[in-house]
Amino acid sequence: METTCYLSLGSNLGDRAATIAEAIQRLAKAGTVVAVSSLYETEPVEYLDQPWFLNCTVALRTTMAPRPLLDAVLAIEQSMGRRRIVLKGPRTIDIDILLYGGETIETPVLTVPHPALGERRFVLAPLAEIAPDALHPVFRKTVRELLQSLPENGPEVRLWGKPPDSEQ
Ligand code: PH2
Ligand code: MG
Ligand code: MG
Repeated sequence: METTCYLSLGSNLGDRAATIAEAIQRLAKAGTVVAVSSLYETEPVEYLDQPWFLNCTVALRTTMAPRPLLDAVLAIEQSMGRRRIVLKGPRTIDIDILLYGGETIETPVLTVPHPALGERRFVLAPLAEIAPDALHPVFRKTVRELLQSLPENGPEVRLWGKPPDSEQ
């Protein structure tokens, strides 16, 4: 059975756009990439003393169950040189599972929907581009509604461009 899941990608070290494009190509091994948002340049949140990020979101149709999908995502991060030095600090690539169909998952290694999804403009702005009507299964709100309920004066999120090589 195929499920549509949504992933968020972020990079704030090295050639950010090229890294994200490469990660999207590698994700295609875990399913079919059916949509890719624009890239956004975003002010760091939570851990503030680090470079600005490029962020985007991807829709992936996959037959992989959530846990194997998480393992595949972590393997892509590892293979692309991700080193966990500072929690929430600078990274070449971060790939987070935002939504997995309409499922809610709560295990020691994986929480879906992503716990911070409802608070982060750097996730909701690109997600609203490709899935405005996707439903948050816990809050019972669409991505569009969650984005609209964010405060205006939060951390900055600026449209930056398209990922290199994307067919979108
Ligand atoms: N990721 C974090 C912490 N802070 N800030 C921005 N703008 N973009 C991110 O992807 C990001 C962050 C932890 O994963
Ligand atoms: Mg993250
Ligand atoms: Mg992560």
